[in-house]
Amino acid sequence: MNYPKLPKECTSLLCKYLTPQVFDALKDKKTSNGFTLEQTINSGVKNIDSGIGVYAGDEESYMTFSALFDPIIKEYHGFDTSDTHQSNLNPDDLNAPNPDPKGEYIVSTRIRVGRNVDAMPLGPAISKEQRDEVEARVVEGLSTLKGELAGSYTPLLGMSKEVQESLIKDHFLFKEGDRFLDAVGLNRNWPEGRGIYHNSDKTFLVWVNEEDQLRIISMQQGGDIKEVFTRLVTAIKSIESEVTFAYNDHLGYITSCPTNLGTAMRASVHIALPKLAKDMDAFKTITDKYHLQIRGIHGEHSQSEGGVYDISNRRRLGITEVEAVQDMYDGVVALIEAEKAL
Ligand code: ADP
Ligand code: IOM
Repeated sequence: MNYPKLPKECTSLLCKYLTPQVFDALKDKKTSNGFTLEQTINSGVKNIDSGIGVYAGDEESYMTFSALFDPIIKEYHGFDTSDTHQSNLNPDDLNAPNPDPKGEYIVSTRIRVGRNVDAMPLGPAISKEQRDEVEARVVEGLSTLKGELAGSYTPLLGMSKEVQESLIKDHFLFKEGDRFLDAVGLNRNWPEGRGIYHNSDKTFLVWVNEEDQLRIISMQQGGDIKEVFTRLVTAIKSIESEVTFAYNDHLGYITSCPTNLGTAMRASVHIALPKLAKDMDAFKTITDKYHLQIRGIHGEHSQSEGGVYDISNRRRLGITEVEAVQDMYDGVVALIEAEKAL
């Protein structure tokens, strides 16, 4: 493989950090699962509008290709190679009374974590047999959940297009054919091995074998962020007693995209900010101050509709889960104040 042509207008962290020197140092390396530099960078090379553009095939990728991953991790999370990761899943430590009790701004709240099964390759390097084994082990673990978390698993294989599309439209299910995931091999053997578990109210959901092997999700209408967090913590602990997840003291939970390392947590609200959105500079000044990311309402790489945005914590590594949610909460309070003042 030759050094890829990366156009000047490319703003991804891949384009920033894949210098010819880094490329030369890494181009012949491979992890023990056979994951190469070419696979690591292919998503960002094929999709120059990527935010990041790199994926890991396994935990070892973060070491083997550290000359590329470390500066990306440092810039995205503000996390150094000498730092260690800490976890705090105690809802009592979260200071988050509903910032919008009258329901004027916040449409819904969702908090998710990514998880991957210990000692398995990550999705970009997994074989079909291993992926199917992950699905079977996870579904077995989920079948033990009780009370509010009890639900059922539906594989994507055999799901009608109608049901699939309506779950996607209502924000419950992952999209199909994502080009960023496609380029790193995350869509191989689609739809086999993929599926969704949820309770009857769809306030607790688990995606199986999408970007990560599990996305554990708690969501509901309105702005009761603490209730959403508390449900998620109960779920994480219950699932963790059945399935062991990939974790290390430096990088926290291991995920296929470096943006998700650490807590692997994205806490978001869908929030109507039509006035503030008319002045994107003012909007971004607030989101930058509170380390927030702005997405559209159909997930990553989508657009806003009707002045409604997906606002979430940007950092996930080197801060605890409570701090990740607190980032989002404090920022949302500031955004609501700014919208009210206009
Ligand atoms: P992820 O959060 O897993 O990184 P996406 O950004 O692609 O992935 O979002 C996945 C889905 O979750 C999308 O349908 C998105 O609209 C939905 N979603 C995200 N945040 C919220 C929210 N606060 N309320 C309702 N749906 C949400
Ligand atoms: N997490 C991943 N889907 N994303 C950061 C892709 C990208 O834009 O590089």
